[in-house]
Amino acid sequence: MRLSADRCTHSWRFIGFPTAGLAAAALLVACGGGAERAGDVTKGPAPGEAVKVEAGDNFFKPETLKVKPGDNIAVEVRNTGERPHDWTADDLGISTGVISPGEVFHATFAVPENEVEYVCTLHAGMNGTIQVS
Ligand SMILES: [Cu+2]
Repeated sequence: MRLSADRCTHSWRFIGFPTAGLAAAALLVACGGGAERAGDVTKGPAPGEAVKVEAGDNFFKPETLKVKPGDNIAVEVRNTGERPHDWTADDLGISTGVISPGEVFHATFAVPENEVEYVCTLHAGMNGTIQVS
């Protein structure tokens, strides 16, 4: 089966899974799927206080991340699913890049003034908000 570029962006729907999860993951990388890492992002758990969010298949839990205005905040993203995910807040210019199952990344940034949306760029409908209050 040949994959056109267009198909690559929708590869999860065209490639058998979850039994072929590993092969599909390799294809995703080969296709350049997912966001590049951007912003202040580090692999591993946050060293200090953090807002924690799980990336499952295919949802974030919790979807709403509540933060207080003020200093910097760390968001710790753990992939508890069986597929790769990322955590991307375009308005903040931040993306963890692809997080493999079982991996943890944390992103540190200044708390925005207003609510910001975040998404997983690999899975349509996998999103949430950072709520500032
Ligand atoms: Cu995802």
